[in-house]
Amino acid sequence: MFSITPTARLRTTPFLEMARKEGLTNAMVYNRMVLPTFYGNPEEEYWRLINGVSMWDVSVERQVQVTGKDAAKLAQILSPRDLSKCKPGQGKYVPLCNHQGTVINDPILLKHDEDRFWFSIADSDIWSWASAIAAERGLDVKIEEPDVSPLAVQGPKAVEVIADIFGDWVRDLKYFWFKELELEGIPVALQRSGWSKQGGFEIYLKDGSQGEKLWNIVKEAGAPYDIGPGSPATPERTESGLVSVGGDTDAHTNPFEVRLGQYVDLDVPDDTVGIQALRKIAEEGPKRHQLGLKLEGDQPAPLGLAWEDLTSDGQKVGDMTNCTWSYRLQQNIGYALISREVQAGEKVMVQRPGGEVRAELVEMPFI
Ligand code: THG
Repeated sequence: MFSITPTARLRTTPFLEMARKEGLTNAMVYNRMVLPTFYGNPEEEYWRLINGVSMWDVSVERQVQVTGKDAAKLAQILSPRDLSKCKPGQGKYVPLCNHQGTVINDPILLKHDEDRFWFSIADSDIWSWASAIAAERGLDVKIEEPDVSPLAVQGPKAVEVIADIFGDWVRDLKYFWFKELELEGIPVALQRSGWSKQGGFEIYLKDGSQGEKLWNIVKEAGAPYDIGPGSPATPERTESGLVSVGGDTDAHTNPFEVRLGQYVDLDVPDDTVGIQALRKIAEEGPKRHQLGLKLEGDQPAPLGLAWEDLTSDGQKVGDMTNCTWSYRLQQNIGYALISREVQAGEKVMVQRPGGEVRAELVEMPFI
């Protein structure tokens, strides 16, 4: 048993008491908040996501809300993805880059209206970043972090649970589109989204005092489908090829190197942060690329705290940025951020703390 002392530096979540009652055993810190992770049986929690339905307290995905006359302008200045066709009620995955073209975050952008956007952020401070850029550019916007906490419902049966709660219309909701609603008096936004490739939704709770009530509604609606608690699952996201910005990227990683180039539009306006650098990188060609790694050996051996060197003929050619046991492939798999001279099909050595291990480079996703 552990307990967390809430302070302004390490915020708890509206669902944390409920997570604790479910038997929470592990948690992480993300965006200066508690991210509940495991509930005593990571493998069972993984299979529930693959075969059934799982509910995750992902309040750590904070919203940076931009409102005001210049909100749409600021959103495009921050995003090297063309937003000109984005409609109210639509979300888009938008990697954010700094002036050097380095990826600094990869939010889902939710467009409520021309003058109101949410950046649903990964783990870095985008409130300060957006505020500074807005001020330097003299824009008429207000930037806040509203009381919003997402609860993810993920897995092949998630749609049944969400349809039972909200109605059959949710079956037609397109990926990343969302609707603001009231659910038994609880203000929420419902979006088809979530950090897995098993399908699902996120319910953004807009009143932190009603976390217990929302948790119980989802838990009860999910009971016939054997719902249980879980969290963003490293084995699943790795098998599925999802990128973890800040995990698989470092201070020098651009979007083209980690398969995020498809979310960059080089013809966005010239005042978009980082676009000059991105155009230059695209023209010269990125130096590294991201490939999958299949490691030899049949014992789970996840990555520790640091990236591990990849070598070929004794020379460093890249880094292994992630490594996890794949329950479906029954082997250790990971991501390589590696010189473009090295291709899928080739073999490299991973310099692991316990000695070097052979690995094959493969295209992603693994599954
Ligand atoms: N939910 C919400 N906010 C988030 C995350 C989330 N903020 C940041 C964090 N996750 C990381 N960002 C994401 C979110 C979604 C996806 C990837 C990273 C994703 N990608 C699909 C893919 O790569 O196949 C589809 C992308 C596309 O083609 O548009 O789903 O989980 N609220």
